Amino acid sequence: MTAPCTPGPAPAIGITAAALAALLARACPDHHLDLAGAVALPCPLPHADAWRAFVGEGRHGGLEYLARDPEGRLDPTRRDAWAGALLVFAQRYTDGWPQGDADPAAGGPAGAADDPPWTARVSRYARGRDYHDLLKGDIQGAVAALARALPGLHSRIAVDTGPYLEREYAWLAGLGFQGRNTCLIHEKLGSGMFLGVALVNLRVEGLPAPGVPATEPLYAVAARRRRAAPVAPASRCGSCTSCVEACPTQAILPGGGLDAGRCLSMWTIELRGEVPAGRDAEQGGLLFGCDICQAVCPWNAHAAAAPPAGLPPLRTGYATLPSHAGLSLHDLASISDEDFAARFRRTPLWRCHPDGMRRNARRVLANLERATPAPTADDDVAGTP
Ligand code: B12
Ligand code: SF4
Ligand code: SF4
Repeated sequence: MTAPCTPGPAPAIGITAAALAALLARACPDHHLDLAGAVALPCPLPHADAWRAFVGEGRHGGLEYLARDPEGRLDPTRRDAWAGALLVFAQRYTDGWPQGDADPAAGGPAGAADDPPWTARVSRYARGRDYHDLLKGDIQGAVAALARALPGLHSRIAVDTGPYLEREYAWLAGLGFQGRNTCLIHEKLGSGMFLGVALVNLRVEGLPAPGVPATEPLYAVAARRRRAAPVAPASRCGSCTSCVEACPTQAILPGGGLDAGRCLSMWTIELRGEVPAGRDAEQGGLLFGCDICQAVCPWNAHAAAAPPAGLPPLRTGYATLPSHAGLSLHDLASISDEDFAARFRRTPLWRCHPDGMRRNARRVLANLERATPAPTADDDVAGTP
């Protein structure tokens, strides 16, 4: 079933879901895109109330851009009446998290200030180049390839910054399910993937009815399941609550959803100023971002232990940048604005601003110091020749 596309400056182009899938299968591998699907617009969002509650209850943690036009975010055709479909793309940046992954424990206050190196204290998504640049460029490339086959194709592309509920659309387009940690999880690839979208003036025949999630995306480097499922589940967490229990700040609400104002990712990346009084220790050893609720997820352990056969390599650009080496946490705690700009422009670390980086590094150092046991009298005796 398809949705009507309001006539506008970009006349609708009709295409079947099968023909679109064939075009995506040609375009995506050339542009390092691992998953792609489509949602017909306009589309009632099944979890619209979850979004309204998030903003209404002030759980957006001071990110005012999120609250600016809550209803507009639920219907992209209010701004772009020509849009007949929303394409959703995913790009892997890590193949899961190995069980007992040490790097969030980088989050745990253990070890000396430079062990593990400071880059291990940075979320996996943020150790290389900026995904906004890489993924947006890749989606532009794929959409340009579609446009060569579909003259008159009009698009608006966004990664992160557009007013789109990317995870809800990713679920509707069949890319995965949303876990309790609120991340979009693909059963075989885990959640270590970025999302991006392209509004297009396509009228796609043969997509699920508006608001009904697809069971598989139109294009995928790996199928979600061995056998086709009759309906796409809203969640596949079952009785697991590992992420809820592991979250150091209780940011994942037991009833579902996240309080972004309590999330360490917010505190270390978006927050300008100081964390709530008396809560410095909760940051542990995390310098930038937080992966804890993904690192404990069994779907990510599985993705790391048994990646699907024939998976293309991770896109170059997301590996830790060699230029990050050679700095210590102490260097970061006093890094100058100029040095910060020279090193971190066009990387995700740019987002926390130099003040945020100095603040984060100082707090990690303080937490590590607090966690290092003071020498005891016995230590002194043992150390005496
Ligand atoms: C604001 C924001 C944040 C905030 C708030 C996060 C949050 N959970 O809301 C902060 C700064 C805390 C944050 C942190 C992180 N973020 Co962020 N963030 C965003 C952003 C810009 C908007 C998210 C948003 O609208 N939140 C509001 C809530 C209500 O929306 P939502 O969680 O997407 O839920 C919607 C649906 O999924 C649905 N829903 C709600 N409940 C349920 C239940 C079920 C069963 C289902 C099916 C659906 C459903 O309802 C909602 C409305 O439709 C998106 C990009 C985008 N434009 O979407 C990236 C995005 C979500 N972030 C991303 C990443 C990578 C992260 C971090 C992992 C980074 C890190 N390592 O530190 C953490 C993860 C923290 C976490 N557990 O969520 C990726 C997630 C990729 C993925 N695989 O899911 C995104 C998509 C960016 C991108 N383009 O790739 N982020
Ligand atoms: S990213 Fe960290 S702080 Fe935020 S919800 Fe997940 S575990 Fe909690
Ligand atoms: S850790 Fe468990 S509850 Fe949390 S997202 Fe993963 S499967 Fe779901």
